[in-house]
Amino acid sequence: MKELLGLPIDASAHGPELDSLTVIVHWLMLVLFVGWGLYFLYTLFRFRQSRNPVANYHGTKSKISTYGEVAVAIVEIVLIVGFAVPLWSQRVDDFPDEKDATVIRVVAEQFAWNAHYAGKDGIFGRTDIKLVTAENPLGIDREDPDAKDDIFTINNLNFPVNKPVIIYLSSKDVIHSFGLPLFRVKQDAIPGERIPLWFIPTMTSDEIRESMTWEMSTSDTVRYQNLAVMDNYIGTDSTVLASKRDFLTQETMDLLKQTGIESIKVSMDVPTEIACAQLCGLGHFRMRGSVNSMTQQGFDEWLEVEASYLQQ
Ligand SMILES: [Cu+2]
Repeated sequence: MKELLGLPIDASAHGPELDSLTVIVHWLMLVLFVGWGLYFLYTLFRFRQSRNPVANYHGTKSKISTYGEVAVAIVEIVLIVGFAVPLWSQRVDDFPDEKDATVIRVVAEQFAWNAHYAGKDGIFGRTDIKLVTAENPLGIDREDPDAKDDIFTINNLNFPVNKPVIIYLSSKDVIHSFGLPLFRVKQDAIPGERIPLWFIPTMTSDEIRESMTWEMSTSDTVRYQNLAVMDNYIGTDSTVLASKRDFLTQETMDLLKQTGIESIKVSMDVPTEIACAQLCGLGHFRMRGSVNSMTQQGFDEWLEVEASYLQQ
């Protein structure tokens, strides 16, 4: 069933439980669809006009459909109380300690995702709506000592794997929805509200990219700009035709084909995205950002680089 649903790769710790709940719900729906469908056909046949020429005003005495409904209700209660509520409670009640987590403020706007990191001191500096400009989309008050080392990114979210990520989500304008499909996260961003959410990423973007890799025929047309070559391809005269992580272009494809290479390994260059899951305006389609899930070391290095920009 899971294969049938076409669920994307799971890169979060709570994902497998969520996926199995999705699978169970779909099994229930399949049984209901087939069961009630057959029952409907049966009643059409059983109560056909030739067998029942005169209307019966007392109805059927059989209790079968009642039993069926009670059974369905019991299964649904078990699903809600036994599976859905415990899962939900983990998400909203069992928040990890901020000390052990990567804490990020995410502020949605038409049509971008702004991410705010506390920097070295671990304290978010003051922000003020009056300070919001195109260069300072979060309105960070650099006069505030706590804000001096704060880092922000636009349409780019970075976090390390294997420890909790806590996100405080809000919106500047309309309702958006913060969706990280591979991390099984989706939460509405609502103006005037600061909504916390958390998850534990378990795969780095590199690992996800590797696991998504597929074979592509060099006779195919390159229709997407965000494909990456996933192997090194060397020509007969040992010139490099394409290196791993190069963007795949039509020129590269043609070159590879001419050299006699029939198929190549490709993957998504940015396999993980933030997607706005709420129709939030005309530019909704472009409200997406890249997600870099990294090793702790990679994340620390990234923070160093970002911090060095602040010095300038
Ligand atoms: Cu949006």
